Amino acid sequence: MKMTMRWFGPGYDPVTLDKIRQVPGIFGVITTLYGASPGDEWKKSDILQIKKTVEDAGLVIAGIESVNIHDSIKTGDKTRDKYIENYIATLKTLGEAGIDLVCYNFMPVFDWTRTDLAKKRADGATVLSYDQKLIDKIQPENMFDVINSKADGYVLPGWEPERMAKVKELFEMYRDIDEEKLFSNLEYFLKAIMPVCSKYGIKMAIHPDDPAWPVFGLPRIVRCKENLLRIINAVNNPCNGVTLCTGSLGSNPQNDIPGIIRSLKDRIHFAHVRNVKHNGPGDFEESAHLSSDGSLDMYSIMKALYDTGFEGPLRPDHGRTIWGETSMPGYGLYDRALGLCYLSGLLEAIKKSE
Ligand SMILES: [Mn+2]
Repeated sequence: MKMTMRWFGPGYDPVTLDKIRQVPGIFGVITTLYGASPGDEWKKSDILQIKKTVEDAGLVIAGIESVNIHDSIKTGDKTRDKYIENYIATLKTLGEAGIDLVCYNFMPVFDWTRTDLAKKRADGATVLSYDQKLIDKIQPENMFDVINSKADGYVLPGWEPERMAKVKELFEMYRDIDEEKLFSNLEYFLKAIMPVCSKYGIKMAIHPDDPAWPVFGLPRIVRCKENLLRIINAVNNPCNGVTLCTGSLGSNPQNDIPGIIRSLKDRIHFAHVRNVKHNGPGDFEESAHLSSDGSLDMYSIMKALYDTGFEGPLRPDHGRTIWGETSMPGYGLYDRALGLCYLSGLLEAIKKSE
């Protein structure tokens, strides 16, 4: 497994590559063109520039998170083929630049959703949290303001203001989209991009929905083992794979993460490994990575990844905000570095006890 950290790029991420380089065991970063809007074709010069910036800092780009999917593709409207052409062109340029992993999600309207970005815990750390009871009281068109007001001025991934200004229009676009239609639009998209993925060896890794249940009545189709198996079997190409995000899948206590890992096997192309603490039905917070601090068994998760031969990039996911750091919520350096070292320690112990 290759240890990585997410980095949002120059001008967006207050954590610098120099600091990431000093995290013991780091292999590379997962990055993106943060200024690109869903549907844009990425320019070759921009991709080569960010690649050079990362390599000049002594790191490599281990994958892209994310190349976002335009809503026309998710809803399957009549302009989708144009946006799929753009996506294919972006994949070709990434492939030519030697980048072979792309994470994406297929969530309607809202990306990951939380009700608090700075819930205070007993030790003074703050964390992202979610409580369905609070969501049930929020009108969807106000959701962006709820998130944005707590973001400390940072633009959050998946919550771009330009897109969120059109929330009502977006809801209108999805009015007739149920789970089956969303799934068939995903299948159409995957079938269209597989030739370019196969040509360049680009592994597509769909990210689970977060939280792993429908929100605001919108369909969500990437939330359990059955969904994930359906996706990889619908387009049975090794390039069509999954981002195993333990925190997103783990938001639902019904999901047996080690079992999911063992059933997906070599179709896991990327792993986000973090813990969550369940406080009650539909109510969870993002804990420290240690098993003892949350509800997931991190040893069993790392063991399942090891046993199934996972060799791809893995990153600690959201961390707590600690030690007075100011950062994008969930993406401070300190707690993610602690998480990465802990996961590396688990892996070393697993390997040596074989
Ligand atoms: Mn994730």
